[in-house]
Amino acid sequence: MHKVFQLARLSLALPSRHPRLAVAIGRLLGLAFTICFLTGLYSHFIQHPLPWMFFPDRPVWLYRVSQGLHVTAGLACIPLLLGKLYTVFPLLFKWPPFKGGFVTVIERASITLFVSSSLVQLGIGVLDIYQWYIFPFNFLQVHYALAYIIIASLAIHIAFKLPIITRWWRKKDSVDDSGDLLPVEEGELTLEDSPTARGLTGIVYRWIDKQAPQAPQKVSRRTVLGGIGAGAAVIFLTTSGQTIPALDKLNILGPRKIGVGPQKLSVNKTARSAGVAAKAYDPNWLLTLKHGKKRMSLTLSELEAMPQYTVSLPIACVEGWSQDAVWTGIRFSDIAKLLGAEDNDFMVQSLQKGGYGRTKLEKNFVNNDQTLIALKLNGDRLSLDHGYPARLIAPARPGVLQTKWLSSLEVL
Ligand SMILES: Nc1nc2c(c(=O)[nH]1)N[C@H]1C(S)=C(S)[C@@H](COP(=O)(O)O)O[C@H]1N2
Ligand SMILES: [Mo]
Repeated sequence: MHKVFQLARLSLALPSRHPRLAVAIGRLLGLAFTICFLTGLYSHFIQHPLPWMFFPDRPVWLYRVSQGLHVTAGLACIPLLLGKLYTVFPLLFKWPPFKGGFVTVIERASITLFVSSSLVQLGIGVLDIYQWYIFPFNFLQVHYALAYIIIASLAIHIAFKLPIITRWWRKKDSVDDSGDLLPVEEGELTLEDSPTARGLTGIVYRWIDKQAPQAPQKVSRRTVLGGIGAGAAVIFLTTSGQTIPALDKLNILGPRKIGVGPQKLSVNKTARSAGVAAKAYDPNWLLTLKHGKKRMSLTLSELEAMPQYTVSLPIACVEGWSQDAVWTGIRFSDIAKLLGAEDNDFMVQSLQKGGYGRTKLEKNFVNNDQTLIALKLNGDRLSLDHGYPARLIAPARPGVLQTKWLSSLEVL
């Protein structure tokens, strides 16, 4: 037990808890949260576009990279946020809490909101990539709403801390000639040590000191920064193989492995769980084409008799995994030509009702030569779970919009 208190005392020792370290971690955290916010908005609006929005259909890897960044940066936020909390946590218990009046109330409210919503955001984000929905609310709605709360409270927090941030932003302003950190100036930021600490922090400090009364050892700033960096690196290396093929061998924590699944490709929704297995295997399956009152339908053999094209395009899931695959089928634009609707958007409907059974395909995607009604995957007929008899595959789109088990295409 004595050892535990010694360790606690060691980790409470001061010099690592310096505004320079808070700023150094804060910069990385700010960058990571900004990446998450922007890529998150992109992912949200490509799925729920506002009327005036346009989404590019190239480069093919656009969504793959954007969502890979979203999940990777989000995971890196975990050690960064914990490290930042370690650095500043005595401040969280400053006593009296609202000394400084109304402004302090706002400041502390914003930081409380930021810390609590970030912890929830990162927590449910991790649960989502493992598809472990143990929380009693809708992931997408809450994740989306929290994003705005986090960014707004972060902006308020940064505004309050601007003097400290600018003071300690540059290394040359932060150290003396021998490279040691300059002391914190009076009134600038109080990161107290045990003899002077007041309030809850002081009580905790002194209580621990009583249990383990030896002189506190110091944890250096480098050790803390190194620990956080190592944590982020380990998380990156052991998860990002699910989207970066070169790191596949190190992928021990990512929920998906490259090349594992039917036809060497992961499956998110199976035909059975979508309730479409029987309909998809029906020998009388038809792809219905609708243009106003006009109706046409094509059998699988008729689709197979049309000119076939082969493209290499990734499935890039919102959950962060992505994998390249080779798809063969007919060009979507050939269907549009057949219907005389090359300048239109399409509604793509699956045999699956509800869920991700429907997607709107904007005309730039319709006319992209790589957008296919795929019939084959990696050289063989699509397996049931990959969308047999026909699925949509288009460049630069999230996996959720690559609709499987097609039943109709409608001109809008
Ligand atoms: N009809 C339908 N299509 C769907 C889905 C679905 O739930 N229903 N899931 C999508 C999701 S989230 C992904 S990531 C891709 C995965 O494609 P794959 O299972 O062939 O790898 O399919 C998409 N197509
Ligand atoms: Mo997905």
